[in-house]
Amino acid sequence: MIKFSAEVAAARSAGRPIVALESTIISHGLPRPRNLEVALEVEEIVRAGGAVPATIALIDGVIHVGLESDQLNRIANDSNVVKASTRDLAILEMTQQSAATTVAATSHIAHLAGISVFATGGLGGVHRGHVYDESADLIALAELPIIIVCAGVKSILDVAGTLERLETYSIPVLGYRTNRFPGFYLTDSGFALEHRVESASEIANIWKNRVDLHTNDRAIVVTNPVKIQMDPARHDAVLQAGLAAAEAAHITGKAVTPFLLEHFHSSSEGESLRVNIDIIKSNTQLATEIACSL
Ligand code: PSU
Ligand code: MN
Repeated sequence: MIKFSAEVAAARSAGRPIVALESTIISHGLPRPRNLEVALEVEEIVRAGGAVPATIALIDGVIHVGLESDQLNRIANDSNVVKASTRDLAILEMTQQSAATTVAATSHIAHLAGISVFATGGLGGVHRGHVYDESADLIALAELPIIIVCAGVKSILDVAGTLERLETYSIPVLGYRTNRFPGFYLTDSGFALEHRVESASEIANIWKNRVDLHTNDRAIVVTNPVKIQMDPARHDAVLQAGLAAAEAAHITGKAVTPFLLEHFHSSSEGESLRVNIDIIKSNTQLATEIACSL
C-alpha cells in the first residue's frame, strides 16, 4: 500500500531517524517556483541534521513516503495535483490521482509508516467567523501518536477557538523556548502557554513518559516561534483584507486556507513568503533534532 523511497527504505531497515514532511505546503501553500526550491532545501536540512527526510504524497493514486526528485517536481508544478485530507486517501487510490497531503493526511500516513516526528508550517484549526469550519488537522492530531513541530496555528484562524479545541482533545501543546503560543507569521499570537521546553531531549523525554501513562494515543504539538516576524500592523491589515476577499468570493471548504495564504503572499511584497519559509525551515531543524533524540 505504501511505496518507500530508496533512502527511506534504507533508513527504516537501519533504524535511523526519519522526519515526515507534508506536501500541501509545496502544492498549495507556497508560490512557484519557490515551492520546489524550499521542498528541496528542507530535505537537505533533515539530512544535514543526521536524519532522513520522508516527504509524503500520492503519485497516481499510490501513497509515497519519501519522494524522488521527479515526484517532488510533479507535486510542485502539476496543477492537477489535489489537496488531500485523510478522508480522500482511499478515494484517490481508486481514481489513481496525484495529491498533496495535509497535516491530517500526512500524520495518518506517517503513523502507518512508523514515523513519529513530523514538521509543518502552521497547523489548521478553527476558522474566524465560521467556527463550524474546523480543520481536519485537529481531529487527526487527537487520534494519532505523532510529534508535530509547527509555528502554532495559522494566524488566519480563530486562535482562541483552536486552543480550546486542542484542550478538549487533550493534545499537549509545548512552547519551544517560549511561554507564548506562536502566531505563525507572528512570534506571539497573544495567548499564553502553560508548558515550556528548552531542548529536543526534553520533548523526547515527555514522549517516552506518555507510553507508560497510556496517554500516547494522540499527538504532541511542539510550537516553535518564528525568529523575525512579519510587521504586526501590516499583518493585521493584510489579514482583514484577505478575510473580506474570501467572503466576497464565497470561498469555502478546502480552498479557504490556500486562498488566504496566497492573499498574504501577493499582498505583502514577499514578507509573508519570507516568514513562511523561515518557519518551515526552522521547524524542520527542530523536528530533526527531536527525531535524532528519540
Ligand atoms: N502550513 C503552511 N502552509 C500550508 C499548510 C500548513 O505553512 O499550506 C497546510 C497544511 O497542509 C495544513 C493545511 O494541513 O494547510 C490546512 O488546511 P485546512 O485549513 O483546509 O485544513
Ligand atoms: Mn475547512
